[in-house]
Amino acid sequence: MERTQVGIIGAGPAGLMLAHLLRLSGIESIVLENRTRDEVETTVRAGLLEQGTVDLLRETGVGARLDREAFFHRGIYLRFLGNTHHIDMKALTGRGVALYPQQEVVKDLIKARLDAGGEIVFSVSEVEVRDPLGDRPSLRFRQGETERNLTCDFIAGCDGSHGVSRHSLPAGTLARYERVYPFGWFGILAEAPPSSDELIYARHERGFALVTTRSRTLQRMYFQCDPAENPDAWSDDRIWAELRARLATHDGWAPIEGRITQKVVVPMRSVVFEPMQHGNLFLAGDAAHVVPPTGAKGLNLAVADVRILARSLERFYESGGLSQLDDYSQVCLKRIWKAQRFSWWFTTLMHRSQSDTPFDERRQLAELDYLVHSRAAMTSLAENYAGLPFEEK
Ligand code: FAS
Ligand code: PHB
Repeated sequence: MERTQVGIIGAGPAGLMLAHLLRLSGIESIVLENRTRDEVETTVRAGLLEQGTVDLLRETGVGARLDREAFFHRGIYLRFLGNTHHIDMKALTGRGVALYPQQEVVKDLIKARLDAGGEIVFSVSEVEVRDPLGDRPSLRFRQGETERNLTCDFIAGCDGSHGVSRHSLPAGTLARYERVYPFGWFGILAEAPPSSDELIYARHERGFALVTTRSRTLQRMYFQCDPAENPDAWSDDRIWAELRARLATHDGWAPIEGRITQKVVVPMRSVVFEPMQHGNLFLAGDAAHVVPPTGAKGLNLAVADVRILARSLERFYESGGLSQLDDYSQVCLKRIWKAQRFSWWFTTLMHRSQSDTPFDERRQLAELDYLVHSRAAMTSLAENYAGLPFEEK
């Protein structure tokens, strides 16, 4: 029977950041991932990092490539009724954001772990969480033809919204809070130079649109669509026509077009599972909560969760004190619900619903007008968007 201190399921941002922080505190762990390294390192997901996430990557020695390659933005543009308004978050809060693709964060963390001799077991299958409520929880899994059993002090379920860790718990153990939105996002990658120096969030009567980026030659854009939309039914011309329409301004702004290399439709929902601890099993990241991407909180919340979990485990191994571990769930949920509130608010402010009445449309535009003319309202948006400071415990 193999042994480690912390068994981690999932090599996404949550699992890899946790393994990294634990190693820095001298705590052993093994990461199990059911996909190949190449699959993990090429999955296109988030792109926006809060100030706190950037600071943590730098402080823990995995920020060098980010500092060389990321775009650092002061703020965002809000666009509606053909006009564009800049929200200077740096001026309002002293905090900005960085555009650095999630898969690059994952690559940096995998390299740091393997360079340090840490273990990541890729391409595992049949992962099973055993006895999470007991003193000797374990992970049974298959690596190729070999069955392995790993006894742990603790198990971290960092296996995303469709992983096994949450499903290993008896029915009724978790409270589920959910909001499903009647729209999705149509996301594209396009080979082109950036269309804007900072992100553009557009509210348009045809629906929401977002201009973001991945690099100097690869751009990411999204527009609101039916969640059941078939991306392959859209020609490049039709996509660009839709983006031009929704992003149009009175002074003739248009996105720089290029060859579209990826089309994907992602559903939008807000979900929280409580509590996030069950005996010696701790859920973190998308395994415990999902946010609509409008507020760009997904990856950042995953990092915030494991920052708290790593601290609590460090305190446990230092002093044997369980109190920090027992507080893990409620400490994380304070931040998670604030991020859920902000993501819901920004999503409903910027998207059109078929159920919207003419009153709703006027109210939405009035809120946007208030937002871009009130320093207080802009500051509230900036604080939440750039990331609320980590609460020290
Ligand atoms: P992840 O899902 O990233 O990682 C979980 C890992 O566990 C995966 O590598 C998976 O293969 C592995 N795993 C699953 N089951 C397993 C098992 N049984 N055994 C072993 N391993 C297992 N956020 C944004 O801010 N902006 C975006 O544009 C954006 N786009 C997104 C698009 C999509 C399609 C999705 C699903 C999410 C998107 N997100 C976006 C949110 C995203 O960034 C997540 O919040 C982030 O990946 C969460 O990180 P983790 O919790 O580590 O989960
Ligand atoms: C992205 O770059 O993928 C991105 C950025 C900001 C968002 C959502 C997605 O709000």
